[in-house]
Amino acid sequence: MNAIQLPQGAIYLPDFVTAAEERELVGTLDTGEWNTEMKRRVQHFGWRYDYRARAVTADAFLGTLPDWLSPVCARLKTGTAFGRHPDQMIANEYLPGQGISAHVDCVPCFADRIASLSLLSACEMRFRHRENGEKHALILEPRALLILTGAARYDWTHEIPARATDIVDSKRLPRGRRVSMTFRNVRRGG
Ligand SMILES: O=C(O)CCC(=O)C(=O)O
Repeated sequence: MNAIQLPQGAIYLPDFVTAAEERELVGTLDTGEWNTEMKRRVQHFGWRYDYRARAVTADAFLGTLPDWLSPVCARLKTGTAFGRHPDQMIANEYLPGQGISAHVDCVPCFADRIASLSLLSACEMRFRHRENGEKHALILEPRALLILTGAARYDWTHEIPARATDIVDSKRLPRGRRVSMTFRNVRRGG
């Protein structure tokens, strides 16, 4: 098999959480209130991100991240290139057929490192260089962490195609319900 090619500054860490932790994280999210205003359901923690304005305003503070996120936050800080305690997290739920369009995470809103934890089901993430159009694709496996820094954070868009199956090792892999938790730090005064 060919080595996976990733944009410079993208770091992929399989098995960042255990299956038991995965169940617990999703179970806790499911006791919370999923917001249904968009095509996919979301929950915001720490700070509310305004998708329409592409902004995190000063009045969007929701409180510090809840205690149940502490073990994951501690691991992000000491065990990964994320290297700090996040203060914002958005949980996204993708049912088969749902995705997220190509984007770069809001630059004035969020600091230079983004970490996304994949839970429950795999899906393909696509990257496209904003200047030269170069492309890469990566299967995000359940329980894996993807960190975007440097060029991967700023010079490449990332996207999850809205479809119900992915091709993995030449085989069709049906998607199930996928939940992701994306950790960030809000830029103060941004
Ligand atoms: O679901 C994911 O893994 C990525 C989420 C994402 O790109 C975002 O919330 O901006």
